[in-house]
Amino acid sequence: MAPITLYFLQSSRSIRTAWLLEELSLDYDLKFFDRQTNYLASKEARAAVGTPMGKFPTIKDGDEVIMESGAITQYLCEKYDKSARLIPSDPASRIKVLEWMHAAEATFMLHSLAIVYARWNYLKEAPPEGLAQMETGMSRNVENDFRWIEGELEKNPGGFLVGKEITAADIMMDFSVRFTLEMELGTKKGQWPKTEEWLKRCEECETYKKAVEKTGHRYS
Ligand SMILES: N[C@@H](CCC(=O)N[C@@H](CS)C(=O)NCC(=O)O)C(=O)O
Repeated sequence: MAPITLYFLQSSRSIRTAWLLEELSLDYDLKFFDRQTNYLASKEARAAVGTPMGKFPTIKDGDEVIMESGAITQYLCEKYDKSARLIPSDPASRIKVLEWMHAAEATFMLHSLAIVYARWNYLKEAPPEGLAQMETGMSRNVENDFRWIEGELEKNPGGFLVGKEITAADIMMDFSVRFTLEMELGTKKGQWPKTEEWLKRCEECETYKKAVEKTGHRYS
């Protein structure tokens, strides 16, 4: 049995951790769960994870059980990335990587999920213009976020978010950006060519391909 177990929910942020484990060449056992038709994890899946939140990804490493993809990323890098390749030690790159790692959840997912929750919870009998107006208002944050990433990538042609090689910034951000584009959460008004090129570069990484192949991850 591998020392690390990854609790993986289909079509979820779990792909971040699978990709990271591949990038660190770590052996891991995969506990895979499908989504229910209501898109949520089943009661059994949530119970299997063994945390108060029952969310995915979660990992078990020996006696440690860790949730929150950002914390998992930081934990795995600090413990296993001895050359500090994915979260660099030089202060200027490190702070950039940390900014993106946190922005992946606290800015990008925050803004796009607001639109998802509005769509899920809008009253069926209410006029559709109400939802459209809310989406337009909430899209401003998403457009702003996408202008940020587009601008940063423009300054670093052919590269990744921080420098010319993959870092934990790409591993965290890739899911946030793909999820937002796939679900058309406020991104339709803009063109994001640099971001699309960067997503292609992520997809072409052997470790990303391996993670997708091993887990069967898909976006919908
Ligand atoms: N901020 C957390 C979010 C975790 C989260 O909400 N995961 C979703 C999948 S992307 C989940 O477990 N959903 C299943 C459910 O709520 O039933 C992280 O980055 O890990």
